Amino acid sequence: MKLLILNGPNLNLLGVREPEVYGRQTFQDYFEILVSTFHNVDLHYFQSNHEGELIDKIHEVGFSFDGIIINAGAFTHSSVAIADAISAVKTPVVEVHISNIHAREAFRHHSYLASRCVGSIVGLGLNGYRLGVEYFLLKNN
Ligand code: CA2
Repeated sequence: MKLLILNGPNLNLLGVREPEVYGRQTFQDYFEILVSTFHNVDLHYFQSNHEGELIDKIHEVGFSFDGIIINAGAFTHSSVAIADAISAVKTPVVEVHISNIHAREAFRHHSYLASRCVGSIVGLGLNGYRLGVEYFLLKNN
């Protein structure tokens, strides 16, 4: 099974800035744990701070991969273009947020992506990504 974890803007700073909100682990370290936990899954990772690059990646894998786990960062709350890209591809997408966006500022409560995704996992820290992988494993077995 082939899965992509797709992270959006500023998520390259995980573990480096604002540890009280986003934790102390870098995503690269966390991704390596995921790869060794799910050795039967072909896990890929891509991060970009650029909306168009995230859309290009969705197009690139969206007809061949079994699932995409996306944390679009702040684009979640602004990007109709990423929402449209999710609708345009065949691969199912799960939305993840590390923090509980519903317990934060009002502008974070709405996700343009949520209605285009099979589901959303929010507020469970980095464990949300792991749960996303588990979902695709259960779905494909
Ligand atoms: O909780 C999440 O996963 C978010 O997608 C994170 C985004 C935020 O804009 C969304 O509302 C919720 C922000 C990502 C910024 O990540 C940082 C990591 C470390 C230091 C600073 C920012």
